[in-house]
Amino acid sequence: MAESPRISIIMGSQSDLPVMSQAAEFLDSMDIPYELTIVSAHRTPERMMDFAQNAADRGIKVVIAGAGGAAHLPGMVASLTHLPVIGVPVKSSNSIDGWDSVLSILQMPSGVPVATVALDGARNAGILAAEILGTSDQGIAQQLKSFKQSLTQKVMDQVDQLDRQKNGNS
Ligand code: RP5
Repeated sequence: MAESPRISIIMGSQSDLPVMSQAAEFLDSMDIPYELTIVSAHRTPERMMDFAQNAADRGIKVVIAGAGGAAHLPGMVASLTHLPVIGVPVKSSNSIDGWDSVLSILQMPSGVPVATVALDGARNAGILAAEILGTSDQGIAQQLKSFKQSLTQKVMDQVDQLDRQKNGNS
């Protein structure tokens, strides 16, 4: 039987999917079960309330919420649940330049935090969600250590490559 999802990836519109699927891809690479769906703060407000009020009871531990333009979804979900909410500002068709989405998600009032990643930074949202689970799951923590080592190794390989080119050209 498939494991029940521990992370929920939600987005305001299907048009956010190309960005938000980057969070899903990272979680796939770690074998972390997640759910992925569309919940619009403005177009399906009742669905949003139902989602946010029941997510914890369904076993969700972290919510990743992406939206563009007047991006109210992450903040409104954060106002309705005690779960950590990671907000992904999306540069969408109704964004002026992306700052509108960033500031809508970032500038939350005191008491209702949304951990906001960079514009279109859904992959980092996936990593951060995994890191939150990793604080109480040794298997995930171990995978994240390997992932971080792979980042270091990639840069060190590039350093070696550049060194070789430099020495070859001198
Ligand atoms: C936001 O409006 C959505 O999150 C999306 O980023 C943006 C545009 O939505 P569509 O008009 O493409 O459905 O609510």
